[in-house]
Amino acid sequence: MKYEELLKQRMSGESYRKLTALDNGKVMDFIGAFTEHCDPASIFVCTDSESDIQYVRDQALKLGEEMTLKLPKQTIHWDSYGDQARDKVNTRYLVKKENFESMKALNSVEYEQGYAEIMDIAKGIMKGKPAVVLFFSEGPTESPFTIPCIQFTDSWYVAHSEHILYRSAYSHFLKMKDSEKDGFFRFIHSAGELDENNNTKNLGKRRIYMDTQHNIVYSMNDQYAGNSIGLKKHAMRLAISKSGREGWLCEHMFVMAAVNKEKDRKTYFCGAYPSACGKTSTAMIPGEQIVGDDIAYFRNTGGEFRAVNVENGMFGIIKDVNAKDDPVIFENLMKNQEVIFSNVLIGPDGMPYWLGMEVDAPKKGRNHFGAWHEGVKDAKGNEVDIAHGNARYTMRLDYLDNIDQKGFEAKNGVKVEGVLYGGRDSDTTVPVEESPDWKDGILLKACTLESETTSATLGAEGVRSPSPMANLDFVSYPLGRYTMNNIKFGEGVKDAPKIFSNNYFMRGKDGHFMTSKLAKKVWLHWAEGRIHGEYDAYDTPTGKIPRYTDLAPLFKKHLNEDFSEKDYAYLFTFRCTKWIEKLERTKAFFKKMDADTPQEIFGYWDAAIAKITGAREKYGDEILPGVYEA
Ligand code: SPV
Ligand code: MN
Repeated sequence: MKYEELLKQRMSGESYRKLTALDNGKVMDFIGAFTEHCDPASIFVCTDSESDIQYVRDQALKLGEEMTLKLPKQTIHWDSYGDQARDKVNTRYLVKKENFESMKALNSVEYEQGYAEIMDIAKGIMKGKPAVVLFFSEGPTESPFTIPCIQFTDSWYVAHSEHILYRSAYSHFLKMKDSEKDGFFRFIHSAGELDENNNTKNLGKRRIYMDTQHNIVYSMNDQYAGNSIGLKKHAMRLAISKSGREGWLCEHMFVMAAVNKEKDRKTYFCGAYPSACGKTSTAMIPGEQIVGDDIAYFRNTGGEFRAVNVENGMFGIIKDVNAKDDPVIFENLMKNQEVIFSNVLIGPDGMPYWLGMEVDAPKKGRNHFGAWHEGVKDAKGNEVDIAHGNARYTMRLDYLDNIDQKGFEAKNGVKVEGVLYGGRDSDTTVPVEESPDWKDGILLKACTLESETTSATLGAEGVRSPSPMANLDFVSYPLGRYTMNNIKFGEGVKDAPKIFSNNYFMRGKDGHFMTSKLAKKVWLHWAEGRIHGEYDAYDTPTGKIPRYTDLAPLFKKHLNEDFSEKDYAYLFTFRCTKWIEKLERTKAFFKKMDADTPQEIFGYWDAAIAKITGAREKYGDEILPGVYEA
């Protein structure tokens, strides 16, 4: 074997034995090639054993990438001040010349040029540092959904995070048949040279280059988990390409169960929402059960539409998590159990503090800026908040009491009956609407998703940004083809889930939100009832909406609120011009993103516009619920 001597030299006998026990030449080649190229001082091979996983935790502390908090099982980690979110500009696909034209809109770099650049940056980047090799699975291990992955990194924070967020899969690798031995995703990561705070120094050379053909991602000079962790958004992009080739789906979705106690039934939903549109809060609605909060795989299993949560934990936004709004998560963040806090403040009392925590916070401490005190300004003269707005917590999902443990562990996933696409606008999309069928749902609900930036002035109209399937940052092949694959997948199962749209952000004439934060529970339970054939609905030009007589009792039952008929009429009015404008924006966006989007898709939207135009002529621009006839 080409790298035998080199690997023996950099590894303990024990680590070398663990690696060779896999009897996998592809694994040896991957580890060997990057050991030679990145030049780490040593390499630890991590199996699924508790002692190996403990070693990873200990190293993160020993090397100063994490610190313990007052509750000793909790740790804190900081990323560089300029490495606090995903770097969209420097995250690119490596694309061969012949495919470059079709991938231009997706931030690509020409293959040879990009490969040379990233390999140049990676050369010797681990010099003097101890590195670690880890084995994980996307989805449950040893299941039809499993994608085995290897992470090679010099960040023990990354390694530690992945042990919380994913299922360890060394034993899965041990059991791989010869024919499966090349079928794993490869992630090579280095935090690069570190400064005195153990933060990446060369942020100007931060690059995340993805090769979806060879299932490898190179991530250099970064620490923020969204940039560094191979298993999360990098694997997601590889999986989207792979699923497109193979005929399944990888979606930016939660998986949850709506629980109907009266009827003694559990109904699984998946949901995609652009950021700040209610994804986590929907997955965590009190009284329901969570299976996953971020990424789902869908497969057709014997004609059934089945889903798994790809992950084992949550990398959640901590801003605004407090005892009142997010009691389940907040309680867990206050317990002495394994949680990594990132980019929050550690106070003089050794406790973590963040934005929107709603407690008396200290006036000084240490955070992502370094030594912090109230009023301190950064180099640009901006006042530094107590924590970053994108500060996070990393925590196992099974700490939550509302987990659906059986669904979470199911090797064959759960059968999905409803899919939710939730956007954010103040004046167009009704709170909940059902699609006539799967294809309508993809083209009218998923493709038209938008989020709206909110202005500080109440009622001012925000800017709408398109967010098809809430997945645009991760779609790794042309958008039109991805859309067609979504349609085909749902049409290929026996009974495709019903698709619903959500919008929790409709505002009244005075600019205020029209419903309380928990109204989403009512929309969900209306959808749950529809799936089981329980409510009648009114037609609209784009789908089916609830009747007042069904919603009012649901508001009473779930929230003990009186829902007025006046609010209902306002919320569920069909606004023709607004919808035509929305469809025109969608068309323009798809044209811009993928010139090869199939004509049939544009034809569908043109027909929808014609239908709405006809309705406007007949009923006027604003159509009250119950007036329109299909
Ligand atoms: C998201 O931004 O969609 C996340 C966090 O889930 S990150 O890991 O940064 O992608
Ligand atoms: Mn996400």
